[in-house]
Amino acid sequence: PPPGGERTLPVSIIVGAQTLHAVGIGYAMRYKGEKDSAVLVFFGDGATSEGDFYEALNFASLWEAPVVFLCQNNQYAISVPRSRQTRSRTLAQKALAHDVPCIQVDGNDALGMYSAAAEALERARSGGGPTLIEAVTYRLMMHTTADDPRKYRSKEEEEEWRKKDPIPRFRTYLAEKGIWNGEKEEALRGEIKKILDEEVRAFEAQKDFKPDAPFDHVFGTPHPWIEAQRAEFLAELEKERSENA
Ligand SMILES: Cc1ncc(C[n+]2csc(CCOP(=O)(O)OP(=O)(O)O)c2C)c(N)n1
Repeated sequence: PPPGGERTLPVSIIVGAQTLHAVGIGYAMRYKGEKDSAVLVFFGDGATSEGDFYEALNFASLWEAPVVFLCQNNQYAISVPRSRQTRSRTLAQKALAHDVPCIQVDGNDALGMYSAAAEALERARSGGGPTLIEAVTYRLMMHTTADDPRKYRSKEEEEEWRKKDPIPRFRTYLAEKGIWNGEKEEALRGEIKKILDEEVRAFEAQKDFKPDAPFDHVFGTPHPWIEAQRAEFLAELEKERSENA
C-alpha cells in the first residue's frame, strides 16, 4: 500500500461520473465506521455541466459524506470554453444550492491549493461533510493529441497564461526564500529520472503477463462479442510478432 494509505481509483472516462462514485465511497466509509478517511475527487469545468455533478452534491450534502470535490477549471472542455458552458459567475457557487461550503482558489498557486485542500479534508474527516473547491487554472497544452487548440483560441491567450505557469512560479518563490536552487533541482531531476528509468525497465522486462487479461474482466460471464474481440486482438498480436521476428 502507498505510504500515506491512499487508495487510488482509475480515471473515469465518463465525464463527471466520478463525482457520484466519490459520494458512494464516502458514504460507505461512514457506514463502515472508518473515522479518519475522506475522498478527494477531481473533475473539470465541463463536468460541472453534467447532471451527475448536481446529484453528487445533493447526496453528499444530505448524507454529510466526507468528500472534497476538486474542480480543475482549466477554462476548456476540449474546445468548449467556460463561457459557453454556464452563466454561473463562478463554478464554486454551484455548491451553494446544496448548502455545501465552497471556495474559488488560484489553481496555479501551489500553497493556496494546499491550504484550501487541507482545510476541506480536515472538515470532511472530522464529520463536517463535503466541500467544493474550484481551482482556476489553464490547460496550456492540447486536450489530447487529436486536438488542435489553434482552432478555438488565440496564441495571445496562451501566452498570458504561460506567464502564470505554477511550476516556474513556485520555483521562483522557493528560490527567493533561499530553499531552492539550480543544483538542488538538477539533483532532484536526476533522482526522478533514475526512478522512472528503473520502473520502465522493470515493466518492459515482464514476460509472464497475459496480454488479453482485460477481456476477462469486461463482464462477469463470457460474452460472444467480447470473445470475438479477444480473438481478433490475439490474432493481431501474433501477426505483429511474426512480422517482427
Ligand atoms: C458523459 C461524457 N460525455 C462526453 C465525453 C467526451 N469527452 C471526453 S473529455 C471531454 C471534456 C471534459 O472537459 P472537462 O470536464 O472540463 O475536463 P478536462 O478534460 O478539461 O480536464 C468530453 C466532452 C465523455 N467522455 N463523457
